Amino acid sequence: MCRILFLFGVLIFYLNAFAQSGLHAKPERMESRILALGMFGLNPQGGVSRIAFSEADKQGRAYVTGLMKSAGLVVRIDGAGNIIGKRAGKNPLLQVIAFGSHIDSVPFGGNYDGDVGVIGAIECIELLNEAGITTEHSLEVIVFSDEEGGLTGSTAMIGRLKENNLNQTSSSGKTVRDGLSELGGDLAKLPNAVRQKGELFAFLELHIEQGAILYNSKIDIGVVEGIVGIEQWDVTIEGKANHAGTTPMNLRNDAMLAAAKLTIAVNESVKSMPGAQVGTVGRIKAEPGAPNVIPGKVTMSVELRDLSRDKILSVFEKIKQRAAEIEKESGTHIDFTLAHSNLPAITDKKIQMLIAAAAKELGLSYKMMPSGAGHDTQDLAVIAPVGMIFVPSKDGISHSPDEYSSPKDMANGVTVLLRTILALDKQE
Ligand code: HGY
Ligand code: MN
Ligand code: MN
Repeated sequence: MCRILFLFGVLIFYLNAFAQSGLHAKPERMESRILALGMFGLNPQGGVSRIAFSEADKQGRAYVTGLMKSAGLVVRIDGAGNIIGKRAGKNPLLQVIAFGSHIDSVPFGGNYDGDVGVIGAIECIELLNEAGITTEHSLEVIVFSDEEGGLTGSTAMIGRLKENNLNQTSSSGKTVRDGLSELGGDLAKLPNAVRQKGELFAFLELHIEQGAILYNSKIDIGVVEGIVGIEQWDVTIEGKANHAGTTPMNLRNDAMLAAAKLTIAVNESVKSMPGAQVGTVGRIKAEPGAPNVIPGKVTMSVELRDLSRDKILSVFEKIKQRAAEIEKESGTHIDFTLAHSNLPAITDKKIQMLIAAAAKELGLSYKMMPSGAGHDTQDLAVIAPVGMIFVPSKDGISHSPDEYSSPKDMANGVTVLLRTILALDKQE
């Protein structure tokens, strides 16, 4: 009798292994769903403006929620508007393995940033269903809210979303507070959106590289070792509005001139130190904004990124020193208000190895690399071991209508994601 049971156990093990070895994502299903999602917020010149909290965002969320439900996931929306789809595992006592990304975009963005990770996560569930596999750990597919606005949903999930974040006006023109409520988030229940350290066995995110390293070197998979920290400030420059024709040049308090000098100061301060840090002034607005009025006020953004937060802060010190000089030179006042702060994150070494092993097993080339883009994964790293998988972006273009990843590359990433999930599932 024992012998029969043993042989039966061996048979089940090999049948399972065989079923898992045949798991390959379907490129055509990935592509058709990416294009269907791309209809929500479609721009005439291509790409999308599916800005968080917009009607297009709500329609896109309804579309992916429909896919999640038809894949058999039990779907809920947490207090921060994150969409969470659960697939029960055999052992409810084991920690959850979670994976996902975001579907909101930057204005005039592309069809792949975040979308590949969400559609890919759902593809993993479809493949498990088709293979009749039930994992030991329960699985959760997560669609984070407002990633592009500063990792809002994942910041809430780790309990760090503050009042000042909620009161900020997002690119949609709505406050984050109102936007999250419109997505179905219930701010009274924001505390229950918080996941505690130890609740998740792991969090994984499949994402496009958004740079050109993989594409230019024709490498299939990026194994992300670390994600840069991001510090973003809202800068207000107060000068004095005056007549553009009757005010001599030496009597002006020109806020726009100060802003121009500050923009150069950001660029020069970042480049003044060795390393891969980057700095950007991405948004600027002169008031009152008339050609014949010297701007009395300018609001602008300053963003710094690096794998080391100390590096970011030392660059910022240099920028502030230069800003003090600019104030004197132009007779203006420059104020910096911290808008977003996302810590850099190192991914889990064990998970990095599992991702690399999955790529190898599939005969895919891979490269260990950092992420210059920010991701929800860097928030989840605060409460769980994390891993990130990159697939190539054509010509390294992202945050643009020209963003593109091929169906084959996307499917490769999904298959590696699923194999990594199954490898993790064998652990307790
Ligand atoms: O800005 C970023 O790095 C990301 O795309 N949200
Ligand atoms: Mn993204
Ligand atoms: Mn992005």
